[in-house]
Amino acid sequence: MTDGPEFFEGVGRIGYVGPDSDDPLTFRWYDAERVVAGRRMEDHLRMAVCYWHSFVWPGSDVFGEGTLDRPWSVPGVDPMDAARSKMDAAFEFLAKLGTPYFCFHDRDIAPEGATPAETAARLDAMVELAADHMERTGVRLLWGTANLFSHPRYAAGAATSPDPEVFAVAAAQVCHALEATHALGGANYVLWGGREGYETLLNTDLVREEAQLARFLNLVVDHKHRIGFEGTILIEPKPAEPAKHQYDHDAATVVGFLARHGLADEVRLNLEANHATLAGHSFHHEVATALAAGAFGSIDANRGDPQNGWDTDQFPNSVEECTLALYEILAAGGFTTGGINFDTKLRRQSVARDDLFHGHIGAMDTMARSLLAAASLLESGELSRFRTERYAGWEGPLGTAVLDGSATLASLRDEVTGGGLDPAPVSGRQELLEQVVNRHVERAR
Ligand code: XUL
Ligand code: CO
Repeated sequence: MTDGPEFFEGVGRIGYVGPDSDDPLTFRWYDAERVVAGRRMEDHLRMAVCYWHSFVWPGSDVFGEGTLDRPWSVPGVDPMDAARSKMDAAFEFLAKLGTPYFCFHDRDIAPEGATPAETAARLDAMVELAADHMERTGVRLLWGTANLFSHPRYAAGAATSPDPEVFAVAAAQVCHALEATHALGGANYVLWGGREGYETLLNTDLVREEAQLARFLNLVVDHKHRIGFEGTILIEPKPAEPAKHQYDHDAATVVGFLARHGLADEVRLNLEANHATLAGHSFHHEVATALAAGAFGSIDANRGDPQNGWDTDQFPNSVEECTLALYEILAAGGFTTGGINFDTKLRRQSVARDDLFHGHIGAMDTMARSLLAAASLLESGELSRFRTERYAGWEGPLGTAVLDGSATLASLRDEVTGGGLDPAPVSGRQELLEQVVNRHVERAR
């Protein structure tokens, strides 16, 4: 800890006790050192705390002001003093919780100044301070990003603004945020485009906006190489909110966009569970789709509320859901530069300081338990054997002829009318497979 007073007084370092622990300020499943499927749990999950919801968002909503305890952001405090106190609290939390990583937006750690030069100097000062905290605590940076959505200048978009001057300001901001991420040894850099979309098509030129977005991303990729940043550039899809329609709608849409603009080898995806459900998909679907396209990068773990149609960013607590996502990730070899960022926030009524620990401990235990279940499912080979057998016909002469192009529509017609084929219905066994998953979820220890 730093020398100043503790913000999270009365909470010490959170330790692993085990599944029988009744103490809510202990881990029941997350045991950083435990080796699962050949890797330490900490190295598999690469979990991160997000700065914005945990230390910046005041607990306001569209109907009411902030409810959360943010003593650094009271009126009259110098904004840089506030940024330093906030950072002390953030690193105290990270060190006590024991997550290996954090994630931030430029504006989360450093307030915008009166001029671009003052804004840049403030960010540089806070990056230096963050480097000291990271050195002291051993916490690393999973990813950095730029806030291209809060300032009124971005109301009509950043890269997709009708005004090229706004594009230039956004480019300058990302240039600096990428360099800050690089300076802090970040493993990835994320772009989430909440304002890259439209409110009405009546005033929107879709052709131009797509071209602008592609140009912007190419500039980011160029700069990454210019400065020698070795992390991964990630796009985070979301279908809507705050814009009525966002161009990075879902994994499949972004994969198509990257392919159209020659960016498929350079950019991967950061998939958020609540964004998947907003797009009408399961999180499992989004992860599997990105993996199938070779575009998977990282995840923002959270959950929505099934009765709400917006992004509630709650802490994940379904072992079954997270098991399915982690199963796909493990089957593909696990995370490389990516990891699990908790893009999660407290409810407005959760105003006690230790509530942030309860949210994160529950989320980390959910992920740890899901990892055990996913590893057990993978090791058993039950799902993969079933999938392989289900498609076995495609390895035979007919399937091979179709796939290698030797069969034509007419040759297939001749074969069918010749009477040699008589496909019989085969059970898809969904209920059986659901019970296979449940068995591993129940038994994994
Ligand atoms: C918004 C969201 C962002 C990104 C980073 O829904 O998920 O916080 O993760 O800009
Ligand atoms: Co997110």
